[in-house]
Amino acid sequence: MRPPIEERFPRPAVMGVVNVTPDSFSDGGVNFRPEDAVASAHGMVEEGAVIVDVGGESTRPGSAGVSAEEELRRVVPVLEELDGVPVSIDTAKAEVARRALDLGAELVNDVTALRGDPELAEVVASSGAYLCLMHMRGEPRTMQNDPTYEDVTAEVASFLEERLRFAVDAGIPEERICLDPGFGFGKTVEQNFELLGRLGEIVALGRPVLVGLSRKRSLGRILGDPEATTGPLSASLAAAVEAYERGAAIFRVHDVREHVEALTVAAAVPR
Ligand code: 9MG
Repeated sequence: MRPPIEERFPRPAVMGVVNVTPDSFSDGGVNFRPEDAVASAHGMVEEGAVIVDVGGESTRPGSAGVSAEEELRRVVPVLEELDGVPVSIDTAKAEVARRALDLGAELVNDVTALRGDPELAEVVASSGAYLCLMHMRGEPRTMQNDPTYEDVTAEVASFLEERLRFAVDAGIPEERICLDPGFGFGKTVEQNFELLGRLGEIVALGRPVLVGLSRKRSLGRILGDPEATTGPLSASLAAAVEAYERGAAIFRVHDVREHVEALTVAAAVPR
């Protein structure tokens, strides 16, 4: 039996990103060889990550999906070598999640919030794994095509509330679930910053909140490059601390040591 997710990952908890893909958001290719991915994962744990998020399918804007076979071909050799490293599997596919959980993963990070594969909820429910439900408007291939909202924060909150109810009804205990507003997933720069400013409204849903702001393109764009496809470390740290201030619990990041240091300082400030 696993403890509640907030006990397993007390805030601030840092999750290291290990993309086993040729073309992800900002580290495209560096961990595509299994031995590089394994070395990165170990390095991240040494630097203070409490878990590493291993993914074999890019979710950057414009990317097309890959088959379950290809995803498995990418992640299984990595997972097989990560004995002793706490692992989250970044997938929306039941088949991939099942294999990863068999190989020791403890969390399923599903950017589709259980909308991508009708069998995933049962795989998570029966395994006892933790689950991250993320908001995304559309799908990665098309999600940045003029996303519009009346009120982005209210709509993301109501979506996450509905997906949380769905997951609980499917047999996944609420205490094992965290929520993620999905920065950069079908949101403009302005919408991402509005959402960050009002992150407290997502935290108020009562579940630990995971955020992925690290190197996101909105950070590069707010700094003045309208074509930026990534954001710098300095901006990633500022955004992470802002999210922490508003109650975020888990931080999905590429640069583990720097985030651990920044968040340790933020957490030491009495409030
Ligand atoms: C896979 N992936 C890429 N960005 C992400 C984010 O912001 N959150 C989560 N949960 N997963 C992400």
